[in-house]
Amino acid sequence: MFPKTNLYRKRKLYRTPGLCEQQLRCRFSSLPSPPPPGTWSQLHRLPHRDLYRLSVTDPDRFWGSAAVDRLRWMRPFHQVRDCDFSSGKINWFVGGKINVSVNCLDVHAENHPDRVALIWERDEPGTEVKVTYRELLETTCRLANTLKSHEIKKGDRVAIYMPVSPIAVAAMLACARIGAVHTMVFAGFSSEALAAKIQDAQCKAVITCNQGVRGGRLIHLKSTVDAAVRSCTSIQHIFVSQRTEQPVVMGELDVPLDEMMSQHASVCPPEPLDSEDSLFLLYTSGSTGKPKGIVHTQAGYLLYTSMTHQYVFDYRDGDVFGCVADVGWITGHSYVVYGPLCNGATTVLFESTPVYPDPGRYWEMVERLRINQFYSTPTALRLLLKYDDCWVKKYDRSSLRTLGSVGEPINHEAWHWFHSVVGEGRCPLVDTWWQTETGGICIAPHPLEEGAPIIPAMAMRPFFGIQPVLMGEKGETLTGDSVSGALCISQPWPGMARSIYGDHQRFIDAYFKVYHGYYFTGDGAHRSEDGYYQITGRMDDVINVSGHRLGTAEIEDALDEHPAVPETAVIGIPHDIKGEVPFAFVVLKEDVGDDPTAILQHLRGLVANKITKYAVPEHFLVVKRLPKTRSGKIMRRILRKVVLETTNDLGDVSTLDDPSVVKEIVETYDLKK
Ligand code: 6R9
Repeated sequence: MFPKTNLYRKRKLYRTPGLCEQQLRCRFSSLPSPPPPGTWSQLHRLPHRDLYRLSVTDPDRFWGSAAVDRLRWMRPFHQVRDCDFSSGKINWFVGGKINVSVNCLDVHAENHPDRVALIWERDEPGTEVKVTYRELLETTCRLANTLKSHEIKKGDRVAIYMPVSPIAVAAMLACARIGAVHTMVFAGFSSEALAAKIQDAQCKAVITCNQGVRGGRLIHLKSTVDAAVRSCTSIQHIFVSQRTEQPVVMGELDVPLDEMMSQHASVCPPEPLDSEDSLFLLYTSGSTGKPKGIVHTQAGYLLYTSMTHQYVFDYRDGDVFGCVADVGWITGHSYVVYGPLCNGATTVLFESTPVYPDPGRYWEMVERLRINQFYSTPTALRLLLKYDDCWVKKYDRSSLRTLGSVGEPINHEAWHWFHSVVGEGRCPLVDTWWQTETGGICIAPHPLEEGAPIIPAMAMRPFFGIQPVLMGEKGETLTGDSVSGALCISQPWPGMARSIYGDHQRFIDAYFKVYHGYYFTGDGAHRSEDGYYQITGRMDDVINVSGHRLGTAEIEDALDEHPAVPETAVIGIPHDIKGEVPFAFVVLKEDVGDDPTAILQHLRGLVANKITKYAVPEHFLVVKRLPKTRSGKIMRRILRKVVLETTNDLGDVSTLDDPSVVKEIVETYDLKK
């Protein structure tokens, strides 16, 4: 099915491009001898260090055998991979036909139909709803048949604007069943942000709910969709499910989803899809104002998310997996839905907030649902550790086996609190680094060598198949340990993004051109003296507010819409709980008077309406001018130094057009403080 490799080839292993012996040592302390050939069912018993080595020296054999044994195919693939980073060509499992929903549902509904697939932890504690694999398969098929009866077919894009719920998961899987491409939009995004995504993807339909419920409050989703769709000519149907009793006025495009589903059959034949057909688009922020529709495809994504789910979290058959992310983000896609369901897990859908109705919510839920793995974010942990530990300790957490963190660098205080207070010091805590573009976890302490330690607050080790490379300022590969540089990955892996929707050239330019032939992550990293990786943060104009990625340019675009605002510059500054918050420097037109209060209020509203509430700058500073290079580029680096009060160390300012602007801004800032 895929080319058989012989042992002779494996002798070349240390000469794999982008991987020197030293880098191999970064992962494991000594280089073992080559593993024997075999299928995945034999290979997976090898020690993790041998598996890693195999994954980077003979990716065809590693991923090929895993794909054959772990996934159900409708037609076998004939080539494991066909990739070339310099032209942005990434193909895995070429020639194979597969259906992701079959792997996430039918396989398990055949083997254990009554196993719980989803535990919907609804906003009110103690009102959880359990959905078995058989039920989820039936619901998905009814939804798929409803979509089909409205002429939605393979390749059509469908926006999903829904809170965390079984119907949202069924909507994703129903698209996957018929080959439609879903694009989830986080249900906190404004109507304008939703419209921009629908327009870019030219979606044919939206699936939504009448309302959402979160932290005891109602969110009016349907009216946001109505406002968005007014400017979206591509939309032919709006499918509306009822999360609450509140009736909605149904318009011309509206379809009552629950009612339609009950009229459709609970069986729907799965569409055989090419390994490289698109599975979903997910919009994320980059360093320009225009969000990017990251494209993920079928087989490689599914294999990668299911393997990382199993190995990083030490998932075992029958475990209850608790990832509290919203399904609207990549973490929700990969570790609430696709990875766990492909592994036949019971996965928790968390609809509420960490502090509703009180700061014990997570731990009360852990006790009640007997959760085995708990995956959260540094921002939630920083919020919770401010409360008394009794909120944690009064609940039984003995079911917990692995703890995980994602979304931004985790600080030591949060790491230690999570590890010792929540995990009682007995659960491994994995800091997992990855991105929307990487599809799944790329650097994490697990899987580890037997008995190897986890270093606090460090992502540490590349996952199978991941070859991290650090680049220096001149674009040179940094070898050796105790070095810091731009984090790149030298070889393709099955879960990585395939394109930016409608703009493949942008995909190539953003990820493969900066360091020619390498995938550039946009993050910086440090390789420690032991060869482990520590992520140091973004190197571009992307900021991370409560684990949500935002382009400063997006916020600037929204602010610049105000007629009295000729230009703005937004930077991220550190914040105790949220990690970072936006700080906006605003230039106003001369004739607007002395009191900018009303304008600033208007600016806050603009950002909330155009993007979302958490993008609203926490601080504003009205300035006369912005620091710019002679070619007109705003030097945000200098603005950051003003706020962090490190202007005595401005770095290279030789390109600054008018150096006096720095003093001017410092004075304005000092006056405001
Ligand atoms: C999964 C996700 C990706 C960016 C990424 C990086 C930051 C994520 C991190 C982390 C340090 C970690 N990031 N995990 N930084 N340590 N464990 O968050 O995807 O929303 O695309 O954000 O988040 O800066 O580049 P996404």
